[in-house]
Amino acid sequence: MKIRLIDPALRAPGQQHHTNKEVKSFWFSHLSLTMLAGLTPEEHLVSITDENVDEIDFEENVDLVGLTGMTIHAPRAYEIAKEFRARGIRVVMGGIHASNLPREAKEHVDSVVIGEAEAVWGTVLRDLQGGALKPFYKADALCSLSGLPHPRQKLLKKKAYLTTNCVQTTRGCPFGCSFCSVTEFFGRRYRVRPVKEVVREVEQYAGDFVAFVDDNIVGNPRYAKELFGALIPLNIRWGSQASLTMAKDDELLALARKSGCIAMFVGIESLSQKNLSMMNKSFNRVEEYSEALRKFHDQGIMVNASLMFGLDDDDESVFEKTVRFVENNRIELITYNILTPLPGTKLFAQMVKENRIIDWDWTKYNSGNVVFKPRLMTEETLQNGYYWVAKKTYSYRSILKRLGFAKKNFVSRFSLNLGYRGLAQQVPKGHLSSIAAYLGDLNTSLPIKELNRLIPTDRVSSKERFRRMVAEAEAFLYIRTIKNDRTRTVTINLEGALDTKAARELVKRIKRIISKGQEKIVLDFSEIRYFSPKAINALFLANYDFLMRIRGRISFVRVNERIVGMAANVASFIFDGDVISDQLPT
Ligand code: B12
Ligand code: SF4
Repeated sequence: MKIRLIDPALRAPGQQHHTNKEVKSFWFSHLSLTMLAGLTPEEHLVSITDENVDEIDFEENVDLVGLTGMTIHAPRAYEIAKEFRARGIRVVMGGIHASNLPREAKEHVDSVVIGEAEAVWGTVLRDLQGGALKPFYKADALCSLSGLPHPRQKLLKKKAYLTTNCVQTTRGCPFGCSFCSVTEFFGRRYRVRPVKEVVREVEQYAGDFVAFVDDNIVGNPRYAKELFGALIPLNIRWGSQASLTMAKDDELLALARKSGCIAMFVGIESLSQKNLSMMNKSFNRVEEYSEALRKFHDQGIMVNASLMFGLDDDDESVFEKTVRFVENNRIELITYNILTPLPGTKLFAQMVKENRIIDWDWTKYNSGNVVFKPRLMTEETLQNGYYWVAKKTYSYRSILKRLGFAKKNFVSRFSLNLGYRGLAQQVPKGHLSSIAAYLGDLNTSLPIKELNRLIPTDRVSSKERFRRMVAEAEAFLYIRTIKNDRTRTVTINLEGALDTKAARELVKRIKRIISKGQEKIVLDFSEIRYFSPKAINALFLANYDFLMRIRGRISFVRVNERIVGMAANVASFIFDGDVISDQLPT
């Protein structure tokens, strides 16, 4: 049979799609169709069209069209299918989107292959030849990665991409981040290819650059070490994707570098531990980021960091904060994403359940559009912030700050940044509200000076306990601010202790955000464990006029309870429980 395999491009009005020049400067091919070609028995004549770099010949006479596609490509894939089917040509679709939504895909094609093709592709072709093509095919189990054919990369236009030297060494991931399709599709059981077979495949690219298109090449560190060791003699330079956990293993990092690793795409995703925990990615520890990034850099490995916006703990301050983070940590390249609930992920199921999906146009599921209702931002704020952060990060000033003039590899890294800058320039000009920068400043910890004046706000039963608590009191006021764009409220959570100086500083900051036009402020005292009595004065009495003026715009949570608790402790401390009584003397 004559088989035409097609990789559809993102062709949708208003959506950014890569020009041939952009594909050539920073895109590598993916293996879906070249792998499928490798799995196709030799009796068939297979060819591939990647619409990202080539035109489709809709007049071609073929016996079968095979379509692949991510979610963003699905609508275009269905258009292509329609054209060929109108001429009576059978169309089969596989790949990540069709596998996740097979019924949707089946409405547009003759047959859908769900999951990996290795075990079923031969049957599909035989059934078609026998006139008995079934609507769905699905392998009973995930395939073994031993003895896989080499993908037929020669069927691609080599010169159209940054590289077609793409090799997969593992499938799946031991982790299960809720936004990611990989574990659901390829399984949590991390499968590895025999090192010898990988080496044989890589040998054809010896001396050149290789892209290992794994999702997490260090999912099994023991295997990764064996593999990296075996790559050393091949003298390649390579890049791949890895979880940040890689930085915990010095030997692994050193071996990666020794075997030619020059760049790693790393999922940092969020600077909020709360977000990470919500996305089932607690293995990323925010407090360890700087150290982990330094370790990659010490080995000369460039980091392309993935960062996401729109998670439930993200307010408008996330954008400023992120720019500061990537600059301070000198991250060479950054891929920003708007959180996107891709079909088949846990995130998608959760968003559907919570009725938060607002746009079902798959062409917008490229991580550059807001397709769901964020919790603390409006859709517009999130979209604007994403545009703002992209432009800011790829401004010349920021690029130079991140790369540092004197660094090795400056030229290649700078030109990669120019490529990303080109993409950032295509998006509209974003803006942040005038309050966004101040929000970031508000998230801080202020030192407490009046340590010997602190009084617990929880009732204490004995003088001894009182003294112990005061001795153990935290020396900081922690301020954590969340702006809820939807309710137009800034909530300021206070934690720790509050003394005069901290109270004055707090009031100064509140006045600043009020002057920026913020409408509603909530001051939450729930976690205030100590007050110095003078702090009450500095906070409330000294600002009586100001507080009266903004009365309708400011509210306090659990402040009474905290002050009453403190006062009660003062009373029992001073009067020792003997002198005061609830009863008048008779
Ligand atoms: C390399 C890669 C890229 C590369 C190259 C992609 C390209 N040229 O299109 C780059 C880095 C550029 C990239 C970009 C993006 N990617 Co990407 N990428 C991958 C990655 C890691 C490997 C792809 C690959 O080669 N796989 C190996 C092959 C063998 O596996 P496969 O494609 O699944 O194919 C098998 C089966 O599905 C089946 N099959 C596939 N097609 C067909 C067709 C037929 C007819 C049949 C019968 C069977 C069949 O047979 C194959 C063998 O079993 C995958 C994850 C993964 N492990 O697949 C993510 C992945 C495909 N990417 C993903 C995403 C989201 C993106 C981006 C949207 C991210 C972004 N924020 O921009 C962009 C989109 C770019 C674009 N416009 O196309 C998601 C897709 C999820 C989804 N539902 O859409 C994935 C699954 C990763 C994830 N974390 O979830 N990506
Ligand atoms: S670590 Fe990466 S590949 Fe693994 S589940 Fe998380 S996002 Fe997906």
